[in-house]
Amino acid sequence: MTVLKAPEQHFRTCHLCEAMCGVVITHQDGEILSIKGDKDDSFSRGHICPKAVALKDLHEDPDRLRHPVKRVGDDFVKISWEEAYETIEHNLKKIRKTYGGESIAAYLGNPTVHTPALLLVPSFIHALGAKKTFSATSADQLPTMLANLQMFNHQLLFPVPDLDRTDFFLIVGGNPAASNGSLMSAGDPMGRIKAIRERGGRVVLIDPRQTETAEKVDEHLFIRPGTDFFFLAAMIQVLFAEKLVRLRDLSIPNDDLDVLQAALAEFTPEAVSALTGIAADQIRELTRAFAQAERAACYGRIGACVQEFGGLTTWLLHVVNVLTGNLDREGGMMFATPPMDMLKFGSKGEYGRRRSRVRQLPSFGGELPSSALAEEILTEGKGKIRALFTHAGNPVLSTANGRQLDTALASLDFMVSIDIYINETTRHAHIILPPTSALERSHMEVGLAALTVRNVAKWSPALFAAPAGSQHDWQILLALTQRLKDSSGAKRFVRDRVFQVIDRLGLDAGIDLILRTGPYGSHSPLLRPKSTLLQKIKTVLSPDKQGLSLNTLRLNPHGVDLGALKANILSARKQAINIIPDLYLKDIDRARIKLSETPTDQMQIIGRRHVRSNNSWMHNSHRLIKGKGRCTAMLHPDDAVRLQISEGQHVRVSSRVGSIELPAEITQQVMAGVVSVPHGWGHDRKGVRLDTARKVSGVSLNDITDDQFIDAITGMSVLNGMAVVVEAVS
Ligand SMILES: Nc1nc2c(c(=O)[nH]1)N[C@H]1C(S)=C(S)[C@@H](COP(=O)(O)OP(=O)(O)OC[C@H]3O[C@@H](n4cnc5c(=O)[nH]c(N)nc54)[C@H](O)[C@@H]3O)O[C@H]1N2
Ligand SMILES: Nc1nc2c(c(=O)[nH]1)N[C@H]1C(S)=C(S)[C@@H](COP(=O)(O)OP(=O)(O)OC[C@H]3O[C@@H](n4cnc5c(=O)[nH]c(N)nc54)[C@H](O)[C@@H]3O)O[C@H]1N2
Ligand code: SF4
Ligand SMILES: [Mo]
Repeated sequence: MTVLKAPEQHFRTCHLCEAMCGVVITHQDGEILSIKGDKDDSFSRGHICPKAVALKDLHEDPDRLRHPVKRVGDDFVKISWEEAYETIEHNLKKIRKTYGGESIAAYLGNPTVHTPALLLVPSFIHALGAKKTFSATSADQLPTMLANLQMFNHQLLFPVPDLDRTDFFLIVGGNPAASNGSLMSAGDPMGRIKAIRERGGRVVLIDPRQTETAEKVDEHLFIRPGTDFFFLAAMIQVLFAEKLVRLRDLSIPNDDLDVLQAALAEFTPEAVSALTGIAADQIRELTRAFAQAERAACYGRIGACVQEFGGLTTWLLHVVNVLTGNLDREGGMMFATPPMDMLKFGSKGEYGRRRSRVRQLPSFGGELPSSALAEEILTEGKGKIRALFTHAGNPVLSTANGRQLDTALASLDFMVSIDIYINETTRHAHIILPPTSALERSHMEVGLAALTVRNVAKWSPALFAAPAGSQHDWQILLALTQRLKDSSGAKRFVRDRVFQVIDRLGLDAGIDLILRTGPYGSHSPLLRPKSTLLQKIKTVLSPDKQGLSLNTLRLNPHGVDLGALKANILSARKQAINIIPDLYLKDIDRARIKLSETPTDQMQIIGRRHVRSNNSWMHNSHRLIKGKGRCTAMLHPDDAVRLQISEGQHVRVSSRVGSIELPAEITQQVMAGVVSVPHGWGHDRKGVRLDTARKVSGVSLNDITDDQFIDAITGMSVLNGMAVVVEAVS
């Protein structure tokens, strides 16, 4: 007779999206019995979404890789870690020696940010010698980071909405009811948004689709895709014209304000109304109310970022907050003070220091835009990419013109994927290195630390012991770094000290070090010169030091609340605001041309997210994908009539690069002239080992998005607002 242990409770942070919900997992003898919201979590107070249960599905998924594999023909066979590492070392070093670092690339996907292994990514890239790095950033928040860099001189100085204290929340192109919030980690974002309304505040949404969020705000205004710059420019024109500019504690030179006013003078509400689809008097009323609100926050997300004028738009989002005195002020857009000082460990950022080889697209933060990845592989000549490493990324489904990339990946001399699945991208890898399941490792949201709407700290231990012979993400990155690093020597910078500690003492010791040297930890002797590295580390890690450490977090499994966001962070850093960066002033000409053009009647495509899905990789959870098919083309009834399309009928959506066919969903909820399709679907490709996902119908939106249609400033593909042809399939 076996004696069962009593059920136990495990508390952790869900790592699946940016909300950072606390969950309580009840388990018994290695089996998960339930996953619920942790009511005692200091941040999320019990909130979870339907995806939380997928923590179990992902852990138990028979398709999840549990040992390294190598590709033999169309098949994958199990190999040992030693064989995997040796093969990688041999091939990479050979390619590096023959063709140099320009031939080596890395692509970092979204879940990279949701694992503390993130701390080892810079040293890993360094060791690879990869001169071309790409990431999901350039299909996502790059424009916001560029605006941070241009205006506040640091890419990681992200303004986040002070949801708990604001009176007016303006959301431009975000759908927190589905996404649970992005660039604003909020535990329960919709609960916090509801509270704004309950305390008499106002919440307004600007979106071409009447989304799930639209149903929960005071007011939703439809906007024509890709025209947010014009809408925001008109708001700013009104602020100046009606003398509503009120800087409060911020100081901006008068000359700069004059330049800004002149640059945007022609974008009056009347001038932009036809283009944006928003009536002039609505823009005026909204601007007045926003300016007069005691505390207001103007926030934008994917819809504002990943579009033709993403650079200009994210700039003006910041500007609206500055001109109304709501930046870095309570109830406005504020800066977090995370327990890990990301500003110290992460680099300030750069823009345009390098250019891509084929199309001369600008680098940002040392990376090139993903729109350039395929052509850098396919175009012959010196510097052609021959070896690619992917970490937690599925660019075949997530970047523009994914079919072209699909073809390109098949032509690589060598490809390695650090990933848990054999999917549309990793099926091209010669070797796949799978990390442990997230429940088998400790967890801390290192990457999201600077994005929280309150200052918080939480660390979760592993729930299950890692199986014998498995490796964590961080161990894989560490092993590769050690094997591949060039003996010619690498520059040492602050984060390499963290690398040294992790190398000697493990990842959690690295986290401990960063916590102790962070703003709430014991004071850092780390940066003092002279003493040796080990002496410095010993001083910092000595147990008698006061302040936040890993031990504090071990003792507080529901997290530690470090208080509301603090105001005047920029002035404390003695950081002036540059309200008129040259880069943007020059790009306004492109917007002027757009304003003077006669609008076409071509359909425009936009993306969509669903609360039970997460980008491309959670469709293998049978619980999440059950129910009605979600990969549909939403069309307005007027367009359906005009194009002779009926509900459920298959439509073909085409662009320069290709076409997809999927069922039509006719609804008033999408603006006329706009078609909405979710991304991340289409798993029935040869060799994909996602048994459940394969059976769900769906196509990849990025089979039709165009790698050549980019925002001129950022080089990012226009994933929202591209013109397409929609027709019924006979
Ligand atoms: N058209 C269109 N395209 C878009 C978007 C859009 O709105 N519209 N959104 C864009 C955005 S915002 C993003 S962030 C990107 C996402 O783009 P990507 O990051 O390229 O794609 P994901 O679908 O997130 O794929 C994540 C990969 O990580 C693997 N994985 C999951 N967990 C782990 C782990 O713990 N360790 C490791 N090593 N691997 C893991 C999964 O198996 C999968 O292969 O897509 C972008 N693409
Ligand atoms: N359930 C779920 N949660 C997720 C994800 C997921 O895939 N599923 N992905 C995660 C990731 S990686 C991210 S980056 C975040 C994204 O978080 P959000 O940005 O909040 O999520 P989206 O649903 O992409 O919202 C973008 C909105 O912009 C609108 N839009 C499209 N074009 C335009 C435009 O030109 N102007 C304006 N104003 N709006 C426009 C779309 O209709 C859509 O409602 O979500 C994260 N959370
Ligand atoms: S909203 Fe859902 S997926 Fe996101 S952290 Fe919370 S439970 Fe996890
Ligand atoms: Mo994202």
